[in-house]
Amino acid sequence: MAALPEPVMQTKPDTMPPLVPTTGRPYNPVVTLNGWTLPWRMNNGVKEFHLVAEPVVREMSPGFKAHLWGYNGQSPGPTIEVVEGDRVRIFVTNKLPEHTTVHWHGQRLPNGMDGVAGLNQPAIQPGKTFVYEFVARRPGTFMYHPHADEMTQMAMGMMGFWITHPKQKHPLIDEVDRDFVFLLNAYDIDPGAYTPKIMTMLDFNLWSWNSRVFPGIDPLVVRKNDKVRIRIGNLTMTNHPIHLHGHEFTVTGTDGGPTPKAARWPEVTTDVAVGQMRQIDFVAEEEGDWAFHCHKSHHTMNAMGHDVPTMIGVDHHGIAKQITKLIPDYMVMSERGMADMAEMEMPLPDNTERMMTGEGPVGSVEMGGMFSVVKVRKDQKPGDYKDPGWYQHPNGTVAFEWTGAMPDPARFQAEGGQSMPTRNMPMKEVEVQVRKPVSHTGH
Ligand SMILES: [Cu+2]
Repeated sequence: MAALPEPVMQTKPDTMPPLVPTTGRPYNPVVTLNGWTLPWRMNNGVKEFHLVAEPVVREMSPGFKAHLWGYNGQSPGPTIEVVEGDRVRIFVTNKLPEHTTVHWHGQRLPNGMDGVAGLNQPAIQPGKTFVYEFVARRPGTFMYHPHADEMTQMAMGMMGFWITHPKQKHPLIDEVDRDFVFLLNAYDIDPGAYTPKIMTMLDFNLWSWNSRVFPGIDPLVVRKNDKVRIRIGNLTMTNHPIHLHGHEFTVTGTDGGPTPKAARWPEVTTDVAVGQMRQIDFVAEEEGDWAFHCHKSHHTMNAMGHDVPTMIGVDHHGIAKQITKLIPDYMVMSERGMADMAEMEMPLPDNTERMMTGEGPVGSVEMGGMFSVVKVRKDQKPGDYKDPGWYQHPNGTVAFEWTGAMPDPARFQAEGGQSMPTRNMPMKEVEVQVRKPVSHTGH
């Protein structure tokens, strides 16, 4: 333990190729979406890592930068990959303006290595380096994050992934061809600003995977018939139902390790609650560009103001003319829905992520935030993660416009409009005007 290992830094938000181990036991390394794996050095049989907690500039999507806190140049920090039974030593240097610690979320370890400031260790003061050392006792999916001024430090982006690979063939851990990992995180950054508002509890405006928002999130590129694993950890303050198109998956692992085989069933959406990890496995049998996203529709939008009333069905034309006399720039939004927003060229402050973007091959995808695409290709080479471009659909396999005649709804009229007559008719016909609440205060 003579000297600190040199810290390895990463400045780019690109998805780096898997870090194939050159020392220790071999394993199939993971791919961190828009992230990377931290290299280590061997020191007398101990795997040594050096994490540097520090302010970072994270490009959350092309052209949109956030001033966050993270590790080794990025938020989230690098993924740490080890093998079951490895003795691991992690040096943590604090370059933040306040104290910190690192908690190794989910690990079996000596109590004094658990990283809770005040409870298990004194906090790491700015400028100081602490050493954590333990044996990675059980294989699985883990996270790391501070356990000191957590609200601030996690709102600022301090977190990372940890994978412990099994040391030998494990009855509950199948070997896979591709193994992707990412963290669910969220930020509240005002349009035109750079630094997250740390007091926000629920009303975040940037829902991200590894501190990236769509269209800044790389696709998950796989070869047809690959066995694919995706591991997801949630360090936001709400749950995220993660949904895959075109395939069924099984949840093969949770926070506590691999799930018993009898407890697995096929599904297409799995909820990842706060503080949880989920590992899903599937066989990529269907070629195409398959959407993969959080199913909370507000989480596939970016930088959304919530103080906007629903205007669907409201005719603005008369009133807009009147207002334009007073305010020449007045603009009416979303009287037909929000889809207009994706196409509208609206002046925005500098450094503002657009709300619903992502240009697909045939138009706007109208998605932001927690959204990506699983690209399944039969000619993708094993181990090649390069974006193959858009899927070329075989002839006759794409939804198309009906151009024939439109028949009248004869059946509806013949049936009188409803299957059972109402027993007590209302006094008079009432038409309800629906208008969403204008703010989120009070719930
Ligand atoms: Cu979500």
